Amino acid sequence: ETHAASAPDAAAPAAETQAIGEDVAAIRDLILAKLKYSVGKSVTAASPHDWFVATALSVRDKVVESWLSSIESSKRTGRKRVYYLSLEFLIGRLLIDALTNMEMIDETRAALAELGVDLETLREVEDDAALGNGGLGRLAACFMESMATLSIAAYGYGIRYDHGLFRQRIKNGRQLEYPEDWLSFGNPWEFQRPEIVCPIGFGGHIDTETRPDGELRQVWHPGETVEALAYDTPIPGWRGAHINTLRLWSARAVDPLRLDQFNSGDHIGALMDRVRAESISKVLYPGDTTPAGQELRLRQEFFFASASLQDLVRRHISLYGDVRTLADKAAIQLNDTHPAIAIAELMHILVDLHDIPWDEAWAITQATFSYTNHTLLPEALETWPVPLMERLLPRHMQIIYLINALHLAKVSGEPDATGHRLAALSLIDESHGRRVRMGHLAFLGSHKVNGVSQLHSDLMKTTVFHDLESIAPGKITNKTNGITFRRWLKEANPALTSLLMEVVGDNLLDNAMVLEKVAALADDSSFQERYAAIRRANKMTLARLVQQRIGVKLNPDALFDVHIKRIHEYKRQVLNILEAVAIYEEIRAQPFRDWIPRVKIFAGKAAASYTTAKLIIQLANDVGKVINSDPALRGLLKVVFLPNYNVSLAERIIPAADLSEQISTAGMEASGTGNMKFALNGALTIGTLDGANVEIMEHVGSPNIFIFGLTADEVEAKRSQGINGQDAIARSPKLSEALESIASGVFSPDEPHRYRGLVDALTYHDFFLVTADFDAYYNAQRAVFRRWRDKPAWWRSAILNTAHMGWFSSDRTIAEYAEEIWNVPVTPPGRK
Ligand code: KOT
Repeated sequence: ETHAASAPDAAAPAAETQAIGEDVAAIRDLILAKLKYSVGKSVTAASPHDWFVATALSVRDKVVESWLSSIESSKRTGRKRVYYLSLEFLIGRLLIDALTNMEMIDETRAALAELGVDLETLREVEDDAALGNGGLGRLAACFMESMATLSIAAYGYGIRYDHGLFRQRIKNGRQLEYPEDWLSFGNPWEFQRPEIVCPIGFGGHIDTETRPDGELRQVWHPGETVEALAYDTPIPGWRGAHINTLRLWSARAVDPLRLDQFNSGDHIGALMDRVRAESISKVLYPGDTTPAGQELRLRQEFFFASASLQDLVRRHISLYGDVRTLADKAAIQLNDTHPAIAIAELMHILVDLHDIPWDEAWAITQATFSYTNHTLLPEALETWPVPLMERLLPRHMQIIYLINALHLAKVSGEPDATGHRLAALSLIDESHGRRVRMGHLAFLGSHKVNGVSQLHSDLMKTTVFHDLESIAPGKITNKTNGITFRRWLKEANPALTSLLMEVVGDNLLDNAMVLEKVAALADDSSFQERYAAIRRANKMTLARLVQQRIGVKLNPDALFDVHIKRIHEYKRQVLNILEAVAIYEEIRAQPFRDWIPRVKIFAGKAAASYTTAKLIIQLANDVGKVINSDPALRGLLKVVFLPNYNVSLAERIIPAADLSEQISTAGMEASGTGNMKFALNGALTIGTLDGANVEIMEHVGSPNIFIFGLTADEVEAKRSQGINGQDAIARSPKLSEALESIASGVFSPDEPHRYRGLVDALTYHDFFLVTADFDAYYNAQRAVFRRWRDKPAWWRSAILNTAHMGWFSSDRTIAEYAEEIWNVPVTPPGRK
């Protein structure tokens, strides 16, 4: 138990022991004071949640102390600020994170123990802040932590959704969505800023006025105004050296109610404006790579982009007096195109409100903005219908037209300026109604554009941004994603972290590259034993959780084969399920061969409107139900689907994984970041050459990863020859059998044809090339088994994964952004 390690031990020097004792007593007293005076409860009446709030408020005091100094020092030194604009921040829980980064966790655990309270219990009662769908939002959260760790003066800007990502329940194998309600018990981490309110306009009309100097000026008179109200959450970096602000905007009506209407008896009508205004920050859109093409989504995007721009321009002017120096003192990063309307908004602010000449305004805009692309999937590339833009944001639509006219005028002089090329370069897509291409707007308005893995950045240049790249060579750069090791190593896997620190020293979380030292121990049998024992303990913990949540008993000595992420056809959960079905049939045919006990663990949410993804969830559940209850298997194979996947569940599952499934169709997963979390914690990867898997292979070494399947080039070539799966199925008896049993209702006896459509799609229209990759995947799984049988070889590979993953720290990623895109200095953490 880690708790024991924190208790003063006999060998420690007396002075240090005493200091820790005093710290513990002070923390205990502070928690008691918070419980009494801030929560308003006595020790005898306090619930675990009350203790959680009291503990959060006590660590928050320390955080605020540092936070105010960070803000002061950034002001005093006139530091350039980084603004990270993101529609999603998938933060998860904050208690353990704050205690870890403030280096108070052991003392706080001991203080609570003196009060008879278990910190682990408090950890579990905190609601996840689930203000994101998946990888894009989680990346924003890791980046916020690393920017603070590197003492970059940064602000995250986003929306304070009343309801984050839906809660998933599984009923009869099917996904049901329920509203999430993370604020229902209050949020101890945030500070409302009632004095920071920005008006956000929509609709209306534009007047042309003559300025005193005779120039013309466009004046936008919105038809509707809502207010954006700021809520700030401090984000501590590692060792608490620097603390940044996450500022989330909440929408509210200008008038809380229409009193006249209310008094005349129309109680509901009196609240209509308020409901309409507040709906903007009501709920997170659950589309992960399939954007909801709805007006409310555009209103959300403009709402937070405009509030953030108003706020940062106001700050700049109050500090420096002149908006024209903005690009010297501010770098704005667009997390995908969701905030790209900010480019038109900054032009509106500079040109219309500050009378800056267009060309100068455009230069400031380009120098300030940069844009990260997170997907090449065509259905996820945002475009907005021109009529909708004209109605909702008439002035911004004019500005976009002008940007486009000047841009096209520049390129139309070139010799290769065919109609075809101009159509491809235009901000307006004319191919299916007129639509504004937000990716093009983000590209043109930025000085740098980046992809999130080397392969993805390369593909950007040959696919969606091919034409734009040709007029701005060098604008596209790569910034391979990373993850914060504070959360994904220390907080998720404290036992492994302690073991690693014994080897590399206690600066592991300051400089992740020291992990390389662990490689020397890869073959050391006593180190292997300790490493394996930690995994075993993590698997026991997960097995208990699985038993509690879904009542399935897992064998902790089985190979835990884990596939957790959003459910999407391109991520190919179906390929994994097909292998489970194939093995199921083999075991039934020869029950007494030397099978390797294995548990397949699935978790993930499907967008509520994505029918096929929901059917895949049902298939995983149906297959699990039959397999888990078949006595002929004697427990050799289990298939479980854990409901309601979120950040805190990932923190439990990843440290218990032996095998990490990263099996997307090559060319389709921009990067992946779960892949990095698993490899760092020592799971071996079975994966395609897609996204950051390629770079993970380069770092951990190809003998220590199981790569299979078509490459991105081969996928392209294969698709151009057609995507019929019949040949691949005919060539593979195992695949044919598995498909046949699914199609015939072996796993859905209550509705035998439930999966006919799914199997037909794989057979005749296999866009994601599941059938083409099946045999390669099956064989890679057999190679995994051979390694598993050779335990020293398995643990050697696992240890080498951990040892070589230091480069995937988001500290490295952020240091690259800072140097190559933002032009801001970084200060690495370390003991002061
Ligand atoms: C969603 C809608 C529109 C555009 C992009 C997305 C998107 C992309 N949401 N999540 N992603 C993921 O971003 C991660 C962080 O870069 C990547 O690791 C992952 O491959 C993307 O799928």
